[in-house]
Amino acid sequence: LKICVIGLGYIGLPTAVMFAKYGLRVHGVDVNSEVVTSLIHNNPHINEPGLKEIVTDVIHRGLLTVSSEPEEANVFIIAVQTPINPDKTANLEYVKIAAENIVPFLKKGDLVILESTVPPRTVEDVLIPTLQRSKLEIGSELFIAYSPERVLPGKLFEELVTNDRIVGGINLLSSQKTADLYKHFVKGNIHITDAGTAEIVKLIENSYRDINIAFANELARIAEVIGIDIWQAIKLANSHPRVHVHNPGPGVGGHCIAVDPWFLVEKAPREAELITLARSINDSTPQRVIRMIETAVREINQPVITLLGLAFKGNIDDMRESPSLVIMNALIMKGYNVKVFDPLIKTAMEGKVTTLEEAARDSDCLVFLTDHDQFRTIDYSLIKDLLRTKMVLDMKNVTERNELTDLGITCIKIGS
Ligand code: SAJ
Repeated sequence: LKICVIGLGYIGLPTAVMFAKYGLRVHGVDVNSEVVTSLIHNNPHINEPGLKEIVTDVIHRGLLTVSSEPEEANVFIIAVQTPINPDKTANLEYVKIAAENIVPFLKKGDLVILESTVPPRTVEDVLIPTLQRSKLEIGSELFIAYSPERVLPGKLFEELVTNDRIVGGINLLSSQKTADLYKHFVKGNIHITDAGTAEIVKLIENSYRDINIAFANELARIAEVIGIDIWQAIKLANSHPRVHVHNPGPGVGGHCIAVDPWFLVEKAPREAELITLARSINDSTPQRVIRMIETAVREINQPVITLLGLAFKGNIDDMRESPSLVIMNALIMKGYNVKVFDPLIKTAMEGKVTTLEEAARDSDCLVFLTDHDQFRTIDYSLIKDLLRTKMVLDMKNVTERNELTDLGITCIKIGS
């Protein structure tokens, strides 16, 4: 059995190497020649725990080959990006191009699986019409399914194996062939459904999380008005067996939660009221954080503001759509003196320092924007004398207010 994976990004590459690790022959395709070259040189362009080791191993064993052109295979997995257009609709160009590119290689009995996150009905309206150009009978000579990725960056290799998998074929045979394929490494349950249901399931999951985070961000705003600590209140509410409120923060970043809900809105804008409102609450949160920072430093002459955490969430080195960048750029535009520190981000940028000591030195306001584990264990007694103004703003609940107060540091938390 040979698999051809189209798109070697955050999902395609780990999926390709997993199949190869379990002994299948895999050919990975990416239109970006730099991605292909980096893999040939055993230097994956993505940082994910365990990825480099597996890539090295499967390329060395000859199980994974990579190039910018598809090859004949029995299974084609499309895992290309589906970015969002300025009008908040899904850009399906990459899916279309990927499908067009595999058409010349398709033969009787092949299976095509779409993994990219897409609006409902994309398999029916976009994928099938393109694959029909192969002249194969869809459903009996060519099998097609949608099976969304559901893995969390940073825990990808664990979740690829342990998470349940949704498989939505265009008919039962397509579903069964797809389920049999993923059984090579999936230990979670494999749920079989139709393609349209599988497409919407993925969007429900990420919209649920977005709405839940918007609820938490709204609760944080309410708590600030009435003067209670929402972090403690949410923790206690979650002790109820049927309550699971997420956490507030400086905004929702990354490439999924802030994007995917729009794919539902696109299909029924008038009905998707709650989803749209959640998006607007979460998108407005960085602006609120900027106002909190400006209020905190307004009495200080030429304040130095230090932002801690550039990654879009804790313990990863990914800055895609990070609210930290929105906040950083806005403060710079407003003329503030801004320093930034993130122990996991290697990219050089203006004002970026490489140690906590440099971050703290002469700072008037330390602002925590990401919940890296390293930020939870800072010994403030070692850095407090470096601060020009002893003030901390915490958007991620990574500090203990009492501990800071005892050291003479003012601690302002979002949602309290
Ligand atoms: N965030 C909060 N409060 C929370 C949780 C998250 O403000 O309580 C923020 C994070 O700081 C971050 C953003 O939300 O800025 C998104 O982080 P995340 O951990 O919720 O999600 P992603 O984008 O890393 O991964 C999500 C996951 N989806 C769900 O948990 C339902 C993952 O399983 C999906 O595979 C992934 O999207 C995807 O690719 O769709």
